[in-house]
Amino acid sequence: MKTKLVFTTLLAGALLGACATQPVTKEEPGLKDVLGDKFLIGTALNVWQVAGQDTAATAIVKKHFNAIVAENCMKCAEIHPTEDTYDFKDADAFVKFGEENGLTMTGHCLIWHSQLAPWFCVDEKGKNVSPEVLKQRMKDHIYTVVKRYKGKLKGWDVVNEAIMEDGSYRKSKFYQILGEEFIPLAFQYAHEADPDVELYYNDYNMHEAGKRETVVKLVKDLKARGLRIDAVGMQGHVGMDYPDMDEFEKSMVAYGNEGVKVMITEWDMSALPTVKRSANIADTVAFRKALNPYPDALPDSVSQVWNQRMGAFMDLFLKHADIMDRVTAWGVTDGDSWKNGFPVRGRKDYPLLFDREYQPKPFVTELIERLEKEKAENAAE
Ligand code: 9MR
Repeated sequence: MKTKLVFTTLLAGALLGACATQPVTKEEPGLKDVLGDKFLIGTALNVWQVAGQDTAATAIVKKHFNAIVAENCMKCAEIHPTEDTYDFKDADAFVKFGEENGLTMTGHCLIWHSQLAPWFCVDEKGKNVSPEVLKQRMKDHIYTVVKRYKGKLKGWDVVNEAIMEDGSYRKSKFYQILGEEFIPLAFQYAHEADPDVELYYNDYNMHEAGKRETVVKLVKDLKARGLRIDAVGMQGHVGMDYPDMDEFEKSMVAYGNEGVKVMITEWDMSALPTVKRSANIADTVAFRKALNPYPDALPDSVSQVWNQRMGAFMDLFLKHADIMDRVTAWGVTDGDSWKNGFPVRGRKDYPLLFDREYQPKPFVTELIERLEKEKAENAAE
């Protein structure tokens, strides 16, 4: 009996030893493994994730993504809070995280009317500064920030959200002071600061015909002036009932036709009904429930529609892989998303590729399986 036990133990040991050099289970591929030869697949990161305080999110980033963008810490109000102060702490940590993990990084964003440091466009009395002063401030800001990360980032969102859905220019302070000229100026300064870095125009609702037309015109104009523009970023904050997929595709093709790459830069899809303020607000309880219909979990029926539509968007990106350079989700898991606070504070949304338990959504798992299979079939041919 004793001899038999010793023999069994030895045999098991020998088998284990053999297994140690030949892993028996193959690790499941991540998104970047199946999409890497088509386009970059990225995510926005918040400061807690960069600081390593959310290790489960970090694990997802390492396994699934090959590109990152800073959700907030490179914006003007964060990085340049007063005229004489820059605060690079969080942005430096973001870049260090990207370098340590071999991730392609995008800077977001240089010139944007929102999250703009309050001093930027006004004097001490709160009056708009002159065009010359604003040009100098833009130049100082862009030069300082872009030069600091020279050689580390692949590209910058140079101007964010400057065009309205009807194709007119947003009447931001930049526009009020400098007119349309503020856009070419921003691209010029960014290129002067780092001639090797890619430069992007980034905006939401890019499927709208009016906006499409003006953005196409903008790209033509920048090119005609000999300025650099590498890609147009379509943010891709979509919903269950918008945008029309054909209009979205029309815009992708229209931008691609201008000889620039197309990127989906802030992808997410709210699973909640679009808010209509005209609802019967006399019934407050019912109204609140309508605004936040799934406080516990997303019902299966809704989840199915959501997954089907996200899958359809991904298929559209794959169809145009020749012009797509990157697809980036605006956050890692549902719990991180800005959508939980917008347009209604405190409601629970389900817009991202991973759920609150850090699990991939069904369309993500299906996509990985499908593309893995296609790869294997192609390799066998
Ligand atoms: O996700 C960002 C959120 O944490 C910030 O509070 C918000 C402030 O405006 O900005 C969010 O990110 C925006 C991005 O920078 C530009 N496009 C729209 C995004 C969602 O508002």
